[in-house]
Amino acid sequence: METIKIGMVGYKFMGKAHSHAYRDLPLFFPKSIHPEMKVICGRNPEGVAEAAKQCGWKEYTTDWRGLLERDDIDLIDINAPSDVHKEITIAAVQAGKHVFCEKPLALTLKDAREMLEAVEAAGVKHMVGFNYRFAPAVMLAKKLIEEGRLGDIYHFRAWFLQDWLIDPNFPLAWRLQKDIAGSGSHGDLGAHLIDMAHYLIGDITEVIGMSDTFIKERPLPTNMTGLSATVSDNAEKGEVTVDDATLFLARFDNGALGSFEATRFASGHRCTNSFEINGSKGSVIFDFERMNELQVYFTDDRADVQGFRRVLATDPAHAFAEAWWPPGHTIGYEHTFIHEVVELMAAFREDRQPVPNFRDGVKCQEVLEAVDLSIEKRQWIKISDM
Ligand code: SOE
Repeated sequence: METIKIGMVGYKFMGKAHSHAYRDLPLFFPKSIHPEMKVICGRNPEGVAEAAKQCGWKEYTTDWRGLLERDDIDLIDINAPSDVHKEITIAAVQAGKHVFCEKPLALTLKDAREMLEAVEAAGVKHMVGFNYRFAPAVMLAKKLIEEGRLGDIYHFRAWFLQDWLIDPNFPLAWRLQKDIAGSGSHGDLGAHLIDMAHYLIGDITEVIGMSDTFIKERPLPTNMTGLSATVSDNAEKGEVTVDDATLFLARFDNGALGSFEATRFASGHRCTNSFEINGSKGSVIFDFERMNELQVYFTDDRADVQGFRRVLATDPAHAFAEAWWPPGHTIGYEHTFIHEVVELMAAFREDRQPVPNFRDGVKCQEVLEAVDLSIEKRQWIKISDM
């Protein structure tokens, strides 16, 4: 049986999501190349040992450099925080490994470009973890656009709303520290929206943004795991060095206008990752919290029944759906990662680059950084100037 032998770095939130994807893939996509879960790596020996057992990895290690030296590993899957993506990627490709890296690709555009240069020079396969592209309802939106069913696209309106930072006593987790995370809502949530825009609509040509950090200082954490962190009474405070919310406007190459909003301060919204697209012949609306559905509107529907219809993207006609359950039996967040890995394995079988890859990661980073620059300069920034 053909297999790709995986070494994974990072074992928390994304490490678990990717591990689960590798585990489930052979059961539902038996014809795919199988990922072999060889070694998982993390900083904390007890933590990584527990993760290895729980997730089904054959071995674990705390030494990522040692992991790269092994000749029984084909691909390095990087789920560690963003500040180590570049170092691990460059060392991995120098050791001849393929790389699958979580988003955002890097802390800066310069670093992302260096990573792209390194993977291309090494001639290895590279993928970036924009998982939301792989929701069948999103893929249906893409199909309708490509078939011209929505006509000329006028508007792309996207918002990713969370509320886990509303409590001012939520500690200064790594995602709130610029030197580790690169940015806040912008790189964490906005990056997904930008990738979605690139996937569905096409290139962005210019942007202008605004952002704020509502809570400037937070208690220092005593312990951090994944998204959660604990804090002791009377803990000292440290400065929040990333944005709490970033909004921006954009123009697309095809003439469409875009608006983007990413925030962790939208009370009541846990993970509202949504977009609406309006074209000359119709519209679609997607909301990740109802990820199996796409709202679809066509202007040429009979006048007396015009309106948005709810399409459940679980029929054999929909992407990936046949591999899962009978129609109407919905899928969830974790399935987006399984689909991502289906694409990764297909790229090995077909000897091509997976999509999205580091080129998409760099494109996303160009927009992220252009928005930051526009905020600093208080003016429109062209992506071609980045
Ligand atoms: C946390 O804000 C987070 O988990 C992001 O890091 C993910 O990329 C996004 O999918 C959901 O929210």
